Amino acid sequence: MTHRPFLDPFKGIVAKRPPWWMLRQAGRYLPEYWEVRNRSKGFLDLCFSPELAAEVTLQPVRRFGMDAAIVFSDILVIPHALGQKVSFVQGEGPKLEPIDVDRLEARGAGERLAPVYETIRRVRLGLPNETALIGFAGSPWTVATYMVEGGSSRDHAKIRHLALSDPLSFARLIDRVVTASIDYLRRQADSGVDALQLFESWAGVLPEPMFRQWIIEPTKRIVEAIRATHASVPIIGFPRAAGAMMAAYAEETGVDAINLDQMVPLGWARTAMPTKVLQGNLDPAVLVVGGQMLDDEVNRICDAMADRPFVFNLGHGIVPETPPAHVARVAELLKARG
Ligand code: 1CP
Repeated sequence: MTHRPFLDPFKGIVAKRPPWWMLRQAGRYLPEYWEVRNRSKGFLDLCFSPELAAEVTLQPVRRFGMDAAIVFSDILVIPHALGQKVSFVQGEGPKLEPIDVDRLEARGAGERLAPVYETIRRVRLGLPNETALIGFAGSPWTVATYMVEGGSSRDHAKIRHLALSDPLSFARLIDRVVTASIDYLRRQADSGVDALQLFESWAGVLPEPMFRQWIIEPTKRIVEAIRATHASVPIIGFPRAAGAMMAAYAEETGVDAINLDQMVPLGWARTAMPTKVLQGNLDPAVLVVGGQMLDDEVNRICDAMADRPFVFNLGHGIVPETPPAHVARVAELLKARG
């Protein structure tokens, strides 16, 4: 069997230098991404063109040699597969048609995402043997925010109002997303990914009772279902900005690892989540600025995690202004550690 260093922390192995990859490592900060992106009609067309999506997935690994690639797709392919129209308007972000919960087609949603599984098979063939491949989905609450709000939202007022005022129909919506996501994640695992990540980008907007009901419970259902069929595939949860709810999320959902956002103090994370693999924490803004500050931050984070299972990563996605040379500098700093 090939040794994939990315998987070491999940086996309890602490290497001299941590394995690494970066959230949103494929994309708009890379000129070679734009070259491919401009050849496709729109962003979703790119996600559903296996040849192009595979190429874009491989680009950052080729350039920087990360220990893992993440399949190029988006969390909003789930609403698309459920029959809700999704489009991406340049400079404005995603737009979703008004939702009708009764018309969502839960059955066969995973089947409709066949191009993503084809991308996974192609990426696996193009990746170095020692590089892992990560599959992903948005977590149900975060996916539902886009479905109910119709796009990105600053205050998530509509969805919070719906969840509070009509919890029964909101539960039906969450159920449909859970069912489709389980199917989607299982098929990604069958197609060859080594690990799965669940993105809960909007974990930071709910009070405790709602956090338990709409974040912990649905995530736990997904984790249990994946475990039942694919016990050996590690699952990384990313409850971004969950604050004081993060440790409960880690314990109660049963995920193997937690991606830490940049607001989480590392000393706290070590004590509060002693049995979890930890990943992340570098501020994407530091990666933009670079210089001595970047060197110091990379080393500070690695030092704080040097004696426990850890995956080096960002606290949120790479932003388009990031100079690629700064990502190369991170690769160099990590190499210098061992
Ligand atoms: O035209 C373009 O190129 C669009 C930019 C873009 C890209 C490159 C979008 C639109 N999505 C993606 C890819 C993507 N999205 C990946 C692939 C891996 C990679 O780039 O390396 C992944 C893992 C995601 C995940 C994703 N999409 C999240 C969760 C992570 C996070 O950043 O919080 C979310 C919230 C989305 C929704 C989304 N997709 C795109 C946009 C502009 C948005 C809205 C973001 C927001 O509301 O702030």
